[in-house]
Amino acid sequence: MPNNKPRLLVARIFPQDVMDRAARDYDCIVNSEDANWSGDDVIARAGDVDAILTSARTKYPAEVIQGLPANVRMLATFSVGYEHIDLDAAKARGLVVTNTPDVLTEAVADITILLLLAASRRIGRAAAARARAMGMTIHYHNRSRLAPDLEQGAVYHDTPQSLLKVAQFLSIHCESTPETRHLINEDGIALMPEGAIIVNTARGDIIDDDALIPALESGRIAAAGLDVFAGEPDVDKRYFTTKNAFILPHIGSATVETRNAMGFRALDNLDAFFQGEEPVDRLA
Ligand code: 8YV
Repeated sequence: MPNNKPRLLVARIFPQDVMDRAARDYDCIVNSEDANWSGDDVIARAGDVDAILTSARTKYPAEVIQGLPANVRMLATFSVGYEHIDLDAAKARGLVVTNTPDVLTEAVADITILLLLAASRRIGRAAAARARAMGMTIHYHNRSRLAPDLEQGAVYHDTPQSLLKVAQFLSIHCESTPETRHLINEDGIALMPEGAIIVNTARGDIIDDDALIPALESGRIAAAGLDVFAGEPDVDKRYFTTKNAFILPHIGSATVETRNAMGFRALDNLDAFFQGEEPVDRLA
């Protein structure tokens, strides 16, 4: 790194190893109270920084991106998801944006299976549910079909509707976009087999809570395992009393190793940018 360290606004407290590396290589202004900063809070503190390391908790719609002082050249988010950042606005302003893909995939997959098993315990015998979970036939929908070596025998459905019709267990793994918002709504649930189970470790707003909660209450959907919620950190309080909803506080990536890897990946992207290279996870 050059002697004159770039100035970095660290908008949350990240794991200690990540904070230490950031402090070694950057001149950091840290949200030392780990407060939930709004976009305006970030703008108010960004007058003197070259880049921002943020979590997904702070939202960056167009007005926040446009409100960032001209000295801010890069925004690195400590998350794979980037629905909290208006990428078009970032591109228009020339703000480089990166995320942290890949490094949390295994941890989130573990939580997905945990939710699948936990939610399944409420149907039939737990042992039978576990056995079925482990011997599942995999069906999937994706915008494009995967190559055979990635598909590994899974059955491809070219529409979400076609997949929903056969999904005894549905696990959601897509991004939150205008197209996927409320993908699992009343019509979608109506297509699913009676007594299906839904697991969501992706983003809460892909499910329409006003459709899922009544379906859980009636037993039309036997159980749900949810790590993510629309409007986080606020959670639809009905989930707290819905007996067949097994809920977690968005801990999909919450292992020390994974969170370190996410932070290091965000710092790798920042380092690349300030060394005049292309950050590998560049989104805008
Ligand atoms: C993160 C996530 O823990 O990376 C993501 O997109 O949803 C989570 O795993 C969270 O966003 C922390 O910023």
